[in-house]
Amino acid sequence: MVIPHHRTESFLSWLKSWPGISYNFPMNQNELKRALSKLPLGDVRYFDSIGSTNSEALAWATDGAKDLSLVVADEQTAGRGRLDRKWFTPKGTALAFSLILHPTLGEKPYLTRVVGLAALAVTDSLRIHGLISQIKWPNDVLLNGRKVAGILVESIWAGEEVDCLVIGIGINVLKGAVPSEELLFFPATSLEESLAPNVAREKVLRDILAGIIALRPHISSDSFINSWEKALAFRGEQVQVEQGNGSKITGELVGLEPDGGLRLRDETGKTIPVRFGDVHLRPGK
Ligand code: BT5
Repeated sequence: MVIPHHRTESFLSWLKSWPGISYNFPMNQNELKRALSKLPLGDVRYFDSIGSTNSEALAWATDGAKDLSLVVADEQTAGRGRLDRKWFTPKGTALAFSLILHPTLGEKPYLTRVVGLAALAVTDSLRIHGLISQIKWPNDVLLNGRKVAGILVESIWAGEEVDCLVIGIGINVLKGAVPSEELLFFPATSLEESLAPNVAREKVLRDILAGIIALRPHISSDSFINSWEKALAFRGEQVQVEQGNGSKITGELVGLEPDGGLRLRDETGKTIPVRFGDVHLRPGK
């Protein structure tokens, strides 16, 4: 079938609205431009396919990218998680983007909170779409107890100081984005499993970016930490934090430290601050 150019978008929306039809279209660049047009972004680079949007953003930041410049890709072939783990972004199914931040002097003491800024912006944006999600500290967003998004914040240093941060966010929008279970440490899901099938990636992206921009001036406040704490998964539950090399810390998840670290309470009532690791519910609890 030949589709007249001006009708392509409405044809795609119509096709996507059919239940049971599998579709896999690249991101619509006109739609993307329109969705982002009202945001005070720096420059935007879009790729149909890329290794990693974070790698591109780090290189661009080193090369003088403006504050709030954005890299968006339809597919990543070498998407990264923490500790060089893989992040899967199959074509036409997910959101993968990286936002460059040049922190102001006032923001510099609070850079360890930036992962919370990104995670809160994701949970806030999903609420706009009627979805209640939670943050699995430090960098995962869960929907119905399954991972729907991952965040990777990386920094560029100038001597002793962070000069620039890259916030990388990956979201499984359509079912096709969810990797098979043997590739995962933690169960995963997509927005499509909780929303109508016709989820517009461009609008989800816009809402998350708008959320980051709106929350940024509040990053130093106590209310920021309170909102982040309220969004945490497993609050009040017994958890285990795996820190690599088989080392595990266990305790009740009570909240956050002022720097965004996790605060646990052990069986003797002592507070334990945790600065890195993977949180799981404690087996048998
Ligand atoms: C993360 O790491 O969750 C951070 C993911 C950040 C991805 C974004 S996409 C845009 C930007 N460009 C990049 O190259 N990266 C960022 P971590 O907590 O280490 O979790 C990684 C683990 O999540 C993997 O080892 C898998 O088990 C699992 N995983 C990989 N792809 C997934 C997916 N699409 N959905 C759910 N889980 C996934």
